Order: sequence, then structure tokens, then C-alpha cells
Amino acid sequence: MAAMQSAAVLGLGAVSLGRADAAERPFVPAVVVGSGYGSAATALRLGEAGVSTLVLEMGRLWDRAGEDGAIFCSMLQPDHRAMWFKARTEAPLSSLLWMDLVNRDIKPFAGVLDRVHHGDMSVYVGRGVGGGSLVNGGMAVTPRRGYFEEVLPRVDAGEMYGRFFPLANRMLGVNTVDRTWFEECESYRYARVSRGHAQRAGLRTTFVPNVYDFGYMRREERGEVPKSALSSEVIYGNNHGKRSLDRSYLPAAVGTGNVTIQSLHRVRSFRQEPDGTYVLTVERIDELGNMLGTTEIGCRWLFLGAGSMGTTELLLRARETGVLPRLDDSVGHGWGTNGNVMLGRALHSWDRTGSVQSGMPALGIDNWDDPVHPVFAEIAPLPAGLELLTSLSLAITRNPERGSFSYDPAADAARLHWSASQGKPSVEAAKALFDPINRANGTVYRHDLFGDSRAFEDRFTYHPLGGCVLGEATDDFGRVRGYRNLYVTDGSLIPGSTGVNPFVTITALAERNIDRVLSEDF
Ligand code: FAE
Repeated sequence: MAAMQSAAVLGLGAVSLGRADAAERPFVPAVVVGSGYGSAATALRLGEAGVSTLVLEMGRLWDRAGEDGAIFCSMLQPDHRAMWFKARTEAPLSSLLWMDLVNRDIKPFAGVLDRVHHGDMSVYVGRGVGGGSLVNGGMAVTPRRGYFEEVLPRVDAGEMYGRFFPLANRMLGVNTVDRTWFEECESYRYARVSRGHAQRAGLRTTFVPNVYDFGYMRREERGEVPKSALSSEVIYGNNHGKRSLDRSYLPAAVGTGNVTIQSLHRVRSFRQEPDGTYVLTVERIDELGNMLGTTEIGCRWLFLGAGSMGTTELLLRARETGVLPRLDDSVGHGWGTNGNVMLGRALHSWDRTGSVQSGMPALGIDNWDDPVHPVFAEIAPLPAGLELLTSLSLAITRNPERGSFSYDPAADAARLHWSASQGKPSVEAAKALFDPINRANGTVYRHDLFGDSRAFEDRFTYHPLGGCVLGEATDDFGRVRGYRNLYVTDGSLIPGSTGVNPFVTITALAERNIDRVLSEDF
């Protein structure tokens, strides 16, 4: 497989970023901020159209092996590579038997996973060239058409399901697990056990496609190739097997000859010049967080793909500091958690889940048709390397609550407003699904996994969505209202919920929007 190809293919350094005065200021036709799903799709299509494009990513390029010969560290032995400038890891499952056995002290570094704290809610995001694709579970789910139409009613669903979802799936390298192998392999025993429990409660499960190469995973199980998914790798990066964006869209974008990616470049702010061009203020940092300097870069077309949290902050700062006063009032609204709740159930001794668990989920409990509490629950691994007799789930629920952002001038940062009570609908829905599963199987919730005695963890999300909602803060194709040649191209366009894991939707929507923008605005 095309592993470890990133550095050369991504061809860094082709644009030299000079001093900050206008005469010397580098100018590129298009800038894309961030290098996650929306950005990667946008950069590729710009490059193919012959538009010289610079991608600015605040995280590092994950191309160099550490002293242990691996690019990423494993979940079981996290080190400085694990997290974005933290002194201690902040894993979603923070305790076992109420003991602080999971997290480790680490050296602050430009690591791959960030947990951004905002009062009662914290948000996990990927940092690096490839954004969330570096850390996520690879679950590549096309949402139900009916729900998609409800969430984004102004988007032509026929075109999405006929053209852009298939395109996104193809480009991302989505594949499905071989059913025969799934039924007999050791590494999905945990999923089969949970499926059995769901079925006993009369519930339906469904196979979930993934961008992890299932052929590679089978060879891992046979001991033929270095292990990744079967070696507790997920959330802090996968050394093999996963088709993250640095192995799909981004090399293709750079391969057009028109796209350059600069890592460790954090866009601080941007303004518009009287001639309508944009000037970005960009901080260059090193892997230890030292500031190397600030640079200005000019561009004609500016695409914001810094993720729901990053893009919303950039636009909010621009509006609230008076730099882009015509930005719509809806910027900073319509944010949601995709109804995320995590929970674990303690199983009987005969329900062994296995000490080797694939880090890439392949099954979900699909109860989205429930009229009161629709839930799509991913059967998640607990790859601790030992038998824990536990079934872990990440439930995606239909939570109507929405958060909003305000600008804090003292910190020059966006603050998310989301109160603990807003997680209640998610917890109720997860309970409505898993209480009957427990009853049917004589199992109970674990209360020792999330730092206190709660069974349902709704204080974090993996799926931040919204903040610059399509058709509100932007037009129906991501053009930011009030300003020409300024676009949003990431999860912030989606109003808080997709009903399934979101990256396929984010990618397909970005493909649709850039297709229209290239034909009308260039
Ligand atoms: P995203 O991928 O977050 O990329 C934004 C990029 O912009 C990042 O690389 C940032 O470092 C960068 N950035 C931010 N601010 C700046 C700035 N000021 N200057 C320069 N760069 C900046 O955005 N989704 C699924 O569909 N399936 C899964 O199995 C799944 N599992 C997940 C597991 C974990 C642990 C996590 C954290 C997420 C998971 N997700 C999953 C969510 C998915 O990764 C996420 O929805 C997408 O990555 C969001 O894509 P965006 O393009 O919006």
C-alpha cells in the first residue's frame, strides 16, 4: 500500500513566505486554511482547475519516524506525539475502576490530537496535515437521505446522492469489511458480541464502511505486515493501513502541480484590502511551540477549512474586531455535538470481547427510525490490550440543542456556550437504546470510565458541526455573506447534526460547493 509517502509527495516549501510589508508580501491566487476534509477536497479541485493554491495548516506534517521507528505513538504508550501542547494526555476514557490508569504525563509538543475546552463541553480535533483524518476512527458513513434533506433542505439531495457522495466515497478510498472474515476473526469479536446483545433486544445492526484498508487489516491478523489497527492505534494516529487525507486527497492536490502545503502555519486573522483581495496574518511556529515569526500573505480567493471550531473563530474575530463588519449575525450560531454520548457496559465472563480489538469500528446499532429517540450507535473498540469484558459505544443522537460562540476580546478568542443541561437529550436517547439492551442481556452500565461515577459521557464531542451554517452565514454554496471571494468549506457549514459520523458528508458537500464556485466565480 502507499504508506509513508507523505513528505515527498506533499512537496513542501515551494512558496517562500517573505517579510510582512506590502511590497514584499507573497501573493497567491487562492489560500485554503486548514487541511482537513473540506480543505483537501477544495484544494484538489482548485489545483485541477489550474488555480495556484496555498494550504496553510497549523499542525505538523506527520512524515518523520520517532526514535521508536514509528510516526505516531500508540494509545497504550502515549508520548509527546499524542497531543497538541498538553502536559498530560486527555483520553476520552479517563479512568478504569475509578483509577487514573489511562492518561500519562507527556512533554508539550505539536502532537496530533487536541482537546479544546469550553466550560461544560470539550471538543476533540485532529492537528496536522490531514486534520481529523489523522486521528479518527475512519468510519465513512453516508447519511440517510431523508435526514440529510431535513438538515440541509436547500441542498439538492438528488445531486448529492447521485454524484457527490459517490465521488467522496471513491476519493476517500472507502471500503467494507469482508463478511466471512468478520465473522471468524479475533479482532472483531467485540463487535460480534455487541451485535448479539443488540439483536437480543430486538435491535438492528449494520455494517459500517471505513477508510482503513480492510485487506491490510486481514494481513495484520495473519501476522504478515506491521500492525496498526490491531495494535491499539487510533486517536493518536495510525502508522499503517488508514487512508487518511495525506494518502488520498492531499497528494492528489499537490500532484496537480498547483497546490503547496505549509505546515506549522497558523492563520491568526485576515482582512480585506480596498481592491477586494485578502491579507492573512500567519504565525509560524516550531514543533515545541516557539514562535518563529509572523508573515502576511495576500490572496484573491480565501477558503476557510479550519474545522467547525477554527473557522468559526476566524470569522467571529473578523466580525467582532470590526475588520469584516458586514459578516452575518448568524456567524457563531447553529453549533452542535452531533448528539455524541459515550458509554460502556460491563459484560458477563462468557461474553469475551477479546484482548486484540480492531481500532476501526465496523458495525453500528441503527435505531434511527425510532420515532422518539433516534440513535445510531457505533460499536466502539476498547483496545486496551487485555480483556476488559466491556462493550463501549459512541452514540450519535438527535439532540436539538445548539450552542453558540461569542468573542472574548481579552483572550482574542471565541468562546463556545454550551451548558451541561444541553447534553440531556443525548443521554436520554442513549439510555432509551441501551437500557433495553442491558435488560435483555442481564448487563449493566460501567460507572468507572469517565473520571467520576457517570455512566454516560456527554461532556465531549468528536463531531463538532456548525458555527457558519450553509444558507445562513453563507449562501447555499458556502460563499460567506457580505464578502466576495470568501468561502467556508468544512464542518462548520452543517447545522449541528448529520445523524451519522460526519466526514463523508463534509467531503461531499465541499466537493459540491467547489464545483459550483469554480464554474461561477473563477
Ligand atoms: P478538520 O478535519 O478538523 O480539519 C481542520 C484543520 O484545520 C485541522 O488540521 C486544524 O489543525 C486546522 N486549523 C484549525 N485552525 C487553524 C488555523 N487558524 N490556521 C491553520 N490551520 C488551522 O475539519 N468522523 C467520521 O466521519 N468517522 C469517524 O470514524 C470519526 N471518528 C473520529 C474520532 C476522533 C477521535 C475525532 C477527533 C473525530 C472523529 N471524526 C469522525 C470526526 C471527523 O474527523 C471530523 O468531523 C472531520 O475531521 C472534520 O472535518 P473538517 O474539514 O471540518
